[in-house]
Amino acid sequence: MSRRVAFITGITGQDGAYLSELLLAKDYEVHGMRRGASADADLDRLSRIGVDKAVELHDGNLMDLSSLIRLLSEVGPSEVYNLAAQSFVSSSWSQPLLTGQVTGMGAANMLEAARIAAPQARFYQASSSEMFGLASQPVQTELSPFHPRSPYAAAKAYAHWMTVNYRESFGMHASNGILFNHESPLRGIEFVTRKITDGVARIRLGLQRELPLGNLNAQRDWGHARDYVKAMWLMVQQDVADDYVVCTGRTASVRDFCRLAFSCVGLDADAHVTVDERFMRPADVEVMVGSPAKAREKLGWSAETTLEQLIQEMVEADLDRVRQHLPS
Ligand code: NDP
Ligand code: GDR
Repeated sequence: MSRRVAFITGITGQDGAYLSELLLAKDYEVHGMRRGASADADLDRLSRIGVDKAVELHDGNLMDLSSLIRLLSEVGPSEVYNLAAQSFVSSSWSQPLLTGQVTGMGAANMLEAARIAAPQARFYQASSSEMFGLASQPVQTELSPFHPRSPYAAAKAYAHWMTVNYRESFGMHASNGILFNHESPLRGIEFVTRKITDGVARIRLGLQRELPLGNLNAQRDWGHARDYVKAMWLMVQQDVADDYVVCTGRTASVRDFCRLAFSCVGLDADAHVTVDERFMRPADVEVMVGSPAKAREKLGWSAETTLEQLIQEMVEADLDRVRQHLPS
């Protein structure tokens, strides 16, 4: 059998790194798109898990349809994973149009490029639990209605429905993974979990005293990114394309996350965490928890890492990094 070829947008992000690692272990030829060929820092995540030399990188941008068509024609992938996005919810209020263009229209560009240049390739779209937003049901499933609460979530909902539409209109093997929050030591420092574990490390090592956060009552269903990229791959391997919720089924608040993270280093979160209005959002998703039942039944997937194990791994990684004065 010829070697399978994967094309990943957003390969320099958290999920791009773990997905590359997974596909390389399965002997795929892995190609990824990055926005510029300049900074080595762009490759930081790939090099931290030791796959930077094993993947082939190409310059391109979701905003440049010609680059997407050209790259898919050159690479000839059997699987396309669209992970690229402006993915930070907070920034989507200060840059709503850019978020709409990259996160929403960018996915449409990828679908169109795949339809033109790689119509036989299987397509994965990185959908998000944020689409459920102001949820009308306590536990979210594939059938729950969407009520986006941010420009980011609205853009993801457009990308989601475009993926469904290309599946129904053109018979493309296109699937949406409706992933709930997933974290790791490779998570961007702007997201609350990394901000907390980085803060824990700095406070433990005497470099700061306080950790200013926003909404401590927000609840999320947090899993490990390494587990979640397996679900992406499994979706793409199914005979029939479909949409799946990927989550743990357990929810915890930001405050709970802080307490667990501080307790890893023997500190009391309440003595260090402060509330700073600057980190509050114009509209927040207060509670988010999903049911992984369909993914478990149809894909045979379930989360392997507990919240406690995830937090322990992130805190240890940040302690190591801060001790070595490495950038975040
Ligand atoms: P990251 O923010 O870590 O990575 C985003 C990637 O998109 C980066 O590689 C970034 O490149 C790239 N990118 C941004 N803009 C463009 C553009 N215009 N053209 C090409 N590439 C671009 O996200 P994650 O890895 O955490 O998430 C992967 C995907 O899954 C995203 O679409 C996200 O919205 C979605 N998602 C994530 C969840 C999570 O909890 N992590 C949950 C649900 C969905 P650069 O390195 O140059 O900035
Ligand atoms: P989220 O992740 O918005 O769920 O989107 P984030 O970690 O940014 O926020 C989670 C919750 O924590 C609250 N919060 C804070 N958040 C940040 N970033 N900084 C703070 O100081 C802070 N204090 C409290 C937030 O208000 C929020 O309720 C992530 C992204 O990866 C999306 O791309 C993805 O689609 C969703 O997860 C599922």
